[in-house]
Formats: sequence, structure tokens, C-alpha cells
Amino acid sequence: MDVTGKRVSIIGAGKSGIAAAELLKREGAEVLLSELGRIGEKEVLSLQEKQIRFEEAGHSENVCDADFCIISPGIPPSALVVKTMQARGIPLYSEIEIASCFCKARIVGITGTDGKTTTATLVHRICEEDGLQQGYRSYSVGNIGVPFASMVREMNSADVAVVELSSYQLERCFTFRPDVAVLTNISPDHLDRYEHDMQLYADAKFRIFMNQSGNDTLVYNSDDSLLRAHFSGAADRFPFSILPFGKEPAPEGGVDRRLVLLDGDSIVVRQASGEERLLGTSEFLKKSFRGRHNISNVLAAVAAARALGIKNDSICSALREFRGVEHRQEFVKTINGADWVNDSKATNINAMRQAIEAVPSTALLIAGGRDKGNDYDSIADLVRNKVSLLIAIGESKAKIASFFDGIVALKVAASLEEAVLFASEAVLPGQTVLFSPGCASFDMFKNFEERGQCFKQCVHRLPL
Ligand code: UMA
Repeated sequence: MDVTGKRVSIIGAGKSGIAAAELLKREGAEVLLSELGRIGEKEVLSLQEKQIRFEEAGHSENVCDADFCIISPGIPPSALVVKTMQARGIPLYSEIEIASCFCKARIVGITGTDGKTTTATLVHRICEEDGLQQGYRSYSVGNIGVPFASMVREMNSADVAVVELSSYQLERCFTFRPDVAVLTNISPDHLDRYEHDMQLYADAKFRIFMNQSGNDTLVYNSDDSLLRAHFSGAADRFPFSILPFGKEPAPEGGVDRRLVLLDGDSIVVRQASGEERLLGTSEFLKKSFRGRHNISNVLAAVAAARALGIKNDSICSALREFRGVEHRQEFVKTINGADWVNDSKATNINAMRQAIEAVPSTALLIAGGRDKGNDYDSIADLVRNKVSLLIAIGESKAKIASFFDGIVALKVAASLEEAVLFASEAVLPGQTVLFSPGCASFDMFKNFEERGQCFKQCVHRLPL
């Protein structure tokens, strides 16, 4: 892609906006980075040093003086600036779309509602392991926290870019084409952004494979009914290979098309020459990486690794070494016989359900934050049976308290610190205190990482 002399407006000076500005400036574009709020002091100095033009505290008319524009993922299509640029006919892209135009490496794109960070981390670790022997590097980028644009210039054609993708990022992708695309599952999330229409949300996710063809592979979770309905038995409709994985046997009467699957307690790969057992679940599940949903994440990662042609040795050794992902059902500490678990990354009901299910005993659950249109009906029974105390926090505490009234013992806390204190007073040996908010973090924190760090600090400050 030649952007020399092109006028590019970048809306939003968060991580991805700044990375896109730096990439395009280096590639010779005339960049204007525009931020509605304030840009941090450190970032301002760096932009000045790199001679990147920027504006803050609002988007001026200048943003419309552009050949194309990059919209940060957190900016909704309803934002005035987006509508204005659209009305002027300015092409709007995501940072992922632009970064991929400069990417020489093979790309594994991973999306889905839940499990994408864990799956992406697993694929990255497997590629790192394999790369040590084969002489290539693996990069973990995208929604996971490191912008694709910030690393893409380092990558060469033997490398692998493992790109975690949100629906927000995919919305403005048009030519993005991963060699391997992974769909982990699709369940209600971010519906506030998609007019409460699941199909619109799924359509955004499906953009991951819209340009795939030839030798490209799509890996999907055949346990997910929406994905199964879309892909099952439809291999001829798609101009690329389809590789289903799943831990559940095919529904009654259905044809079992899974190529990577759970057979008893073993991960098995099916191929023309027969079935091959890779390893048992007890070889990778551990306190810091537990729950049946993680078996799905492992199956997805194995399928993606096989699609990349990676040998079983590298796959198995990376899986055995895997210790889980920070803020994702992260084991923090055992205090007086009770485990404390940080699941700050759980920003929707499905992730929260998986975390509660993975607790081996009864749980004290700390939940709440910025509500994304949550419907708690689907977890009411689980909470009734498995949770002994629910402590509600954040903007959604009143909604949570009113829904769960009569279902479970409840407390409302004014802060996360207070919630941890309430939990420490009530928890018994053998129980687990689970911080799985099921909501976004932006009501009280900068992001879910800051929220998770705060939880961990509070736990570490508790007297033993
Ligand atoms: N802004 C404007 N104009 C507006 C509205 C907002 O300028 O009209 C500004 C905001 O003040 C802010 C910036 O635009 O400074 C928006 O930044 P952003 O929210 O898009 O965040 P980034 O820092 O660029 O981080 C993004 C992803 N954020 C979101 O999708 C919300 C990060 O995913 C991702 O890690 C990062 O790019 C690198 O690729 C985070 C996330 O919460 C983890 N993702 C959601 C999720 O996982 O559920 C989708």
C-alpha cells in the first residue's frame, strides 16, 4: 500500500490511534490525529518528537480534509464525527485494516465473543515454541492490547501475526484476509452497539473470513449453535478450507464433522490417515488454567496450529507449559483455605457463567460495572446453586441487586475495595472468592486491566 502524500485523519488518540498515526507518518502520509478528550503529556511529547500533527479537546472541521480516515474501535458508528465523515463520503477504516496492508507475515485472526484472548495467547505460545525451532517469530497483537500497527513493520514473511479481533475492529475491515481465521463462539455481547440485533453482531464477526480463499482456513467451534448453523454441511459454499473443532459429540442424528475434538479426556485430531491422539486434558488443565471452556480454547488453538502446519511436539509442549492469561480466571492467592480469583476480563454474562462454572466449590461472587444490556435470566439458576454471596458494585449495582433479590444473599458495595472487604469477612475455607464483573470497567476504571490490578492489590493487602 502506498500512502505517500495521502491525507489521513485518525479519530481517537488511544492506543490504536497513536500506533496508526506513527505507522502512517513513517510510511509518508500526512497525518492528523484528532482526539475528543485530552491526550496524555507523555503522548503529546512523543507526537511532537515524531512531528505528527494532532488536535485535542474536540474534532475540528480539519478532519474532513482527508483521503481516508481511521476510526478507533471504541468510537461507535453513531458518533457525530463518524456520521459527518460518512456524509462527506470519506472512506473509514480500522487500524487493523490499514496495518494488514503493510503485513508481510502470515496472519492468524481470532474472533468470537469469549475465549479469544486465551485462544490467541495459546496460538501465540505454540507459534513461539515452534518458531524457536523453525527460525521465525510470533507476534501477539490486536484487541489483546498491543496494536497491530505498532508491530507490523518488524514482521517478515516467515513470521506469524496472531491478531485478536473485536467486532468493533472488524466492522471497518474491507480487505483484511487472515491465512487462518478462528471463530471461538458467538453469544450476546455489545448488543447496545448493534441495535440489540444478534445478526448484526454476528455479521460483524463474520467479516473475519469475507476475503479468505484458496489455501486459507477457517476454524470454527461446532459446539456453538449459531456457528454450526452457518457452516455445517456448507463447505462447498465457501472458497476456503473449513476446520471445525468441538468438545461435544454431534447433536443427535447430525453428522460429526469435527476435525479437532475431545474424545473422553484426550485431544484428538482427525485426518485422512486416521485419528491421532495429541494429549490428555490433565496435561494442560491446572489451577491457573481450568474449566471446561478452556478445553474449547485449547481445541481452537490446536486447530489453528494444525492449519499453520505446526508439528504436534511444539503444540503439546506449549500446552503443557501454559499458565493461563492475566485477568482471565487468574488465580491470585489462597487465604485461610479460600482461593481468590481475578476474572476482570469477564465483561459479559457468558464469560461470567464460565467462571462460576469453573469454580470447584461454592463461590462468593463480586460483580458489576458498566452494564452492556445484560440479561441475567440465563445465569439465575447457576447463581442460586453455586453462589453463597453476591456482592454488587459499580454503575449496575442497583440492577444486579434488584434482579438477584430472593435468588441469593446480597450485599452492595460502594467500591471494589469495600467488596473485597465484605468478601473477606464472609468467606469460609474451601470456598472461592470470584471477581467476575460481567460488565465493562469504564464506570470506575480506565480499562479491565486497571480493574484487575486494583482487585489483586486489595487481595494482597488482606491480613493472612
Ligand atoms: N474518542 C474520540 N472521539 C469520539 C469518541 C472517543 O476521539 O467521538 C476517543 C476517546 O477519548 C479515546 C479514543 O477515542 O481516547 C478511543 O480509543 P479506543 O476506546 O478505541 O481504545 P484504544 O486505546 O485505541 O484501544 C483499542 C481497543 N479498545 C476498544 O475496542 C474499546 C482495545 O481493546 C485494544 O486492545 C487496542 O485498541 C489495541 O488494538 C480493549 C477493549 O475493551 C481491550 N476491547 C473491547 C472488548 O474486548 O470487549 C472490544
